[in-house]
Amino acid sequence: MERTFVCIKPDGVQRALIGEIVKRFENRGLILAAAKFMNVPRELAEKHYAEHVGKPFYNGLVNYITSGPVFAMVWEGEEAIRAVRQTVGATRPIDAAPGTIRHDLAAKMDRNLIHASDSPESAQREIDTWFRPDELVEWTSIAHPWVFGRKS
Ligand code: FUP
Repeated sequence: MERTFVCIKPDGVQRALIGEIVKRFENRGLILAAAKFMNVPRELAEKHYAEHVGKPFYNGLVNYITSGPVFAMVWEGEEAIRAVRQTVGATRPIDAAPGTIRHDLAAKMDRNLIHASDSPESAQREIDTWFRPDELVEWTSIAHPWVFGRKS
């Protein structure tokens, strides 16, 4: 099983889209492993976006994610990183495929609603950045074998 970090950004929270977005991941059979509703300290935002330091949009990114509360989550499942990215859609909502979160609910890249890890390395780094180990919930979903088949 793979884990990935997902964050509904302040526009998603303000537009009351938490439930809609969470439902899309639940519908895919992904399993929630952790979640918290929080304001993002500037230090955390800077750590999260460290790879973008120096880019022209860096300050905007940090200001955006610290502009109001976010809903941070960890989702689990087979190929969870790719599955979540597929459901999220392309960075620019105008390029996002129909049926994706960014296509269906967003209009602009700087208000694209959600962040999701793009590789196993960033997933591990981002989970460690946002969650303490004891915040990850170990549990067995009764739906698991019906979605992913039996564990071999
Ligand atoms: P994504 O993984 O799809 O969220 O996109 P990136 O990690 O490449 O970029 C992170 C955020 O930076 C995006 F949500 C939007 C923003 N961004 C810009 O504002 N301008 C750019 O040219 C690229 C990214």
